[in-house]
Amino acid sequence: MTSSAQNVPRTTNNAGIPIGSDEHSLSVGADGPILLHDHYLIEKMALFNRERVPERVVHAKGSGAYGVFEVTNDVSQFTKADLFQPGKSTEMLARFSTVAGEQGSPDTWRDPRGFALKFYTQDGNYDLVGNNTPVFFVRDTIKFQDFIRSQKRRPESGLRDHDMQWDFWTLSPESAHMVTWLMGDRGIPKTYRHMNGYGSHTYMWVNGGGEKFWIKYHFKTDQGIDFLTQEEADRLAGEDADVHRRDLFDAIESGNAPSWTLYVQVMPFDDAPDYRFNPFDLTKVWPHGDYPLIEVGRMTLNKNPEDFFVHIEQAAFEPSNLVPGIGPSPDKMLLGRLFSYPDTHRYRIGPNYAQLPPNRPHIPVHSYAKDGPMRFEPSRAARPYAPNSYGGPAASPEQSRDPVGWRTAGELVREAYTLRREDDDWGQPGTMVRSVLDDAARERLVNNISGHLLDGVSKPVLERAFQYWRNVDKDVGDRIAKRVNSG
Ligand code: HDE
Repeated sequence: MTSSAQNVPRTTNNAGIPIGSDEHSLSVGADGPILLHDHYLIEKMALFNRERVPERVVHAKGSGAYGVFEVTNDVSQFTKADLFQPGKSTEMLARFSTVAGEQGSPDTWRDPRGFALKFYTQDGNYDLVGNNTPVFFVRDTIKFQDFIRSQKRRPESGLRDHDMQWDFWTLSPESAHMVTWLMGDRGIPKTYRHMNGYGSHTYMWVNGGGEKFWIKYHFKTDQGIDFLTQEEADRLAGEDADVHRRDLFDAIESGNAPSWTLYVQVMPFDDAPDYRFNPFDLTKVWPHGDYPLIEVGRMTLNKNPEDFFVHIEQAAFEPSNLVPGIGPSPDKMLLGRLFSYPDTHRYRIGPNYAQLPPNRPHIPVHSYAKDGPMRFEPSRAARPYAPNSYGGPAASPEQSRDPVGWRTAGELVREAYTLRREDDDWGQPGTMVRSVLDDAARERLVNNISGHLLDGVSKPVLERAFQYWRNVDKDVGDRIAKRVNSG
């Protein structure tokens, strides 16, 4: 319905009733008191007071867009997953984010970047919730909460604190590989378009014949890797806290759709027990010389959300959305995440979050779930229980025998992973510092670490940090100690 004035829609309240004014409350005479029965005034104030949904406890600041994933290479020998079949094109949603910052924090703070993907496949939603780094700070899910608290704010002052960060990191040597990534050029991408994405964990692929493979995902940006120096990032944090959000939105709006090429590393299932590193340890990579990259397809983000809150703030990515042909691995971090994400969505958005536009599958849902707040999809179950003889949905037994598992046995213990012959916390970060970084990148790494340590880190923690970096690489550790001690 349009109002005659300027051919614009006529304002209504949320019941669709035409509204007389958005400027004047109902009052006794023009100068008299406002009235409690001014339903529209009450509605405006009450809804305004209820606009905030709890922000994500981590990855609160982010941006996202819709797009498409197209298969460019036949990998059906490794997986029967619908979205990875030859010739397939699958709609998708991506969200990129920082980790520790709150919703209003600057996009350019030094932080890993979330790389969350939701694929609307013909077998239901497949979510791959990764970061812009192939590894992570810890390798047991029970430490994740403590790690995150060390990166956020002190309870008494509400201030962020480098001493907390380095206290945790230097007491958790398994963090060294990821901290090397974080303190290097990858720690502040130039834009969300100029960073890679990784599944990080090892996942399982299963082909049509039931054969299992271990795999790792690499999304290489087609825009090329690019980064901000600490100085550029500090300046931009003051000039435009949303610079990465703006860049992604404007690029897509102007038709300059960013894309990433997906590769996987494939490890034959039986290689895992004797591999030189623990293939399920999230603080380790698989050297590409051991398992080379195989191209799979291309993801292109070409459609901005029509409403940021509806589609991005309410998007619910969960690593537990695993479709036929794809499974988890014994990675303790991944298995912990399979619980945590649906749990946080039920708390943050509500139990029926899967019915919201960004989370709703693009195929019919035939589940026995019903009722609960804000439910609006009718149940298609004929009768609200299974089994039933009234044509309700029936489970598919062949699905239950899907071999997305592995054989295991052992006493129940609380222990670290068994060490493999080349498993240690310093080897891979040392290789990265010595063989992957060039001189200029190493110098920037030393500068970034020294600058971070000089900002509020106490003496005992500093001493541990110097040893931490000497364990990674003696020369780099000595340079950091010299830089910090000379202030
Ligand atoms: Fe997350 N993580 N995470 N995380 N994570 C969340 O779920 C969690 C980890 C990642 O754009 C939360 O929806 C645990 C690794 C991304 O909406 C929460 C552990 C990786 C996002 C959560 C990890 C990630 C999250 C908070 C240790 C990369 C944003 C809000 C086992 C491989 C997703 C939410 C989005 C968000 C739990 C570690 C990536 C609390 C328990 C490792 C990209 O559920």
